[in-house]
Formats: sequence, structure tokens, C-alpha cells
Amino acid sequence: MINYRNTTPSLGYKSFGKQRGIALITVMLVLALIVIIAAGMTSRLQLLMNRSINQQAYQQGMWAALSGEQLVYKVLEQDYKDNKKVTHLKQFWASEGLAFPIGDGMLSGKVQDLHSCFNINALAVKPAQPGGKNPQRDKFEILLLSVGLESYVAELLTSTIGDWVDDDRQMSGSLGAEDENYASKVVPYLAANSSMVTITELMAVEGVTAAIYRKIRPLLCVLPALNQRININTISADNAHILVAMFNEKIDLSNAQAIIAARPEEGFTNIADFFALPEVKSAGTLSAEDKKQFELRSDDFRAQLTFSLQDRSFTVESIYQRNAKQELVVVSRQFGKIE
Ligand SMILES: [Ca+2]
Repeated sequence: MINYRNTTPSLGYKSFGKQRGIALITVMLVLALIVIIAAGMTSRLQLLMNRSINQQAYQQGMWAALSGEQLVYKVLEQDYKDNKKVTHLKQFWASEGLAFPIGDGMLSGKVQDLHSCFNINALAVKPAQPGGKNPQRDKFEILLLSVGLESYVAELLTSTIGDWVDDDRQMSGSLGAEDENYASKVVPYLAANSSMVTITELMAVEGVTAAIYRKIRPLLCVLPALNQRININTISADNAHILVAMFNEKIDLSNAQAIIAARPEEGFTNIADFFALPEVKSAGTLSAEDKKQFELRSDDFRAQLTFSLQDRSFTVESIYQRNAKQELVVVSRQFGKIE
């Protein structure tokens, strides 16, 4: 005889408990799955939101910085209208420390006259006579010596940088560097063999270390043209080394600094006044070619403009050029801050 009271109910009770356990585990698994999916969705949503915010900030920064480019354009045009023959450091374009609020952000920047520095692309000019030497290379070597580089380093860099910008593949003496030097590096590349577009290319040239780059960078610039034109009205006292080089070392640094100190506040208005300075006369008679390199006005400028908003910033670097028709145009534009 079967005792239902002792067997069946107890078996049914156990089965019900087991089912309840399995249901609980299933519910927990489903819950865990939902949590995982929700977390994934939240993370994805956050990523999309950040991306959207970044894109919006990029667009805002870019247009704000480009508005700065237009502002500089207007300023350069105004200075040109005020005085077409002289560019000097008391004009609006040379104002320092200016900042303009745009919305919740701030636009700031600086403008540099690209005739107040040594145009490194001038090293690419072919010598006038076969077997001769580009006089700009001698001047460049003097410049490097003047800022304190050793004579071997000055000679090396004159050759390697000259080889980088000239269009041939012939090494300049034993210290030059052409494709084969760069092709044998751990990460191989080739020499540009054309004008530099940005001064940061210097960092790729044989012999240019970070310390050397930092030392010579403020004295140098790159222009689309290969000629060397130095505006004596805009050279800063720190860059007096350029005058030492331009005068082929016939004046020393103290004389170069004295020339800049003797400069009228609004610059020389007549180039003859510059050549009449006793420090300039002390250099002796200058060749017509050497005289031609000095000027009183500039046609090339570089503006570096930064729009800052909270912890974000956006920089645009624009190069302006006044062409043969005397029209000011933006010839290049680069986004991001590179010094
Ligand atoms: Ca070359």
C-alpha cells in the first residue's frame, strides 16, 4: 500500500522547489544580459555624444580661427593703405597680446613678418657661375656660427639643409646629404629636393637635432620665393644675428644690435638713411647684390591664430602674400599648432 501522505506530496514539493530555483537563475541571467546590453548602449551613446561634441567644437574652433584670419587680412590691408612703402613694428599688424572674445571663447594670436627672418629656401638658388657657390649658403653658415653653433655643425647643416632644398641629387661636398643618406635610415625616406613648405621640415634634415631646431627656429622662415629679402624695419633685437650674416660678418653682433637700436620707432622711411649709419658704413662698400637684399617693406606675413574655449583650443596658421598685382592673398593654411 502506498502511503500518499508520506511520498507523493513530498516528491511534488521538491519538484516545485527545483523549478523555482531554475526560474530564479533564468531571471538573473536575463537581468544580467539586460544590464550588459544597457551598459553597452550607454557606453556607445556616450561615445557618440563625445564625438558629436568634439565635431561641434572642431567646427566652432575652425570657423572662429578663420574669422581671425580675415581680421588679420583687414589689418594688413589697412596698414598697406596707410603706408604702401614702409612696413614697421608700430603698425597694427605687429600689435602683441591682443585677444578677442567670440561667444564663450577667446581668439588670440600673433602675426610675423616673413621678411624679418632668414628665408631658408634661398639656399636652393643655383650659383651664378658653374662651380661657384650660392652666397646665401655662406651667409647661412655665418648665421649659425653667430647663434653659437660649432663650426663643424654650422658647415654640416649648411650642406645638409642646402641639399634638402636644392633640386639636384648631388651632395654639397663631403658633409652634404641626399636620398641615399635618408634611404638608409631605420625608417627610410627621401630628401625633399624642393623648397620647404613648412619650417618643421627642418626636423627631418640630417644633423638637425631637437636642441638645434629650437635654437635656430626663431631666426628662420620659409617663403615660396627663393630670394632673400630682409626688412630692416622689422628685425627684432633678438634676431640681430641675421644682420651679422647679411653683412657677411663684416659687422659684429654688437654693431648689428646698435643698428636695430638706432632705427626710428616707425622704421626707416628711406633706405639711404640705413646705409648712412656709421655701423653700416663700417662694413665697407657693399655689392649691389648685397644692397638689394635690404628693404623697408614686406609682402609676406604669417599669422598664427588660436581660438580657446574651456579646455579646448584650435589653431590655424595662415601665410599671406602680396602678389605682383599688389593684391593680398592667403597662399597657404595649416590647421594645428606647430612651432
Ligand atoms: Ca638636393
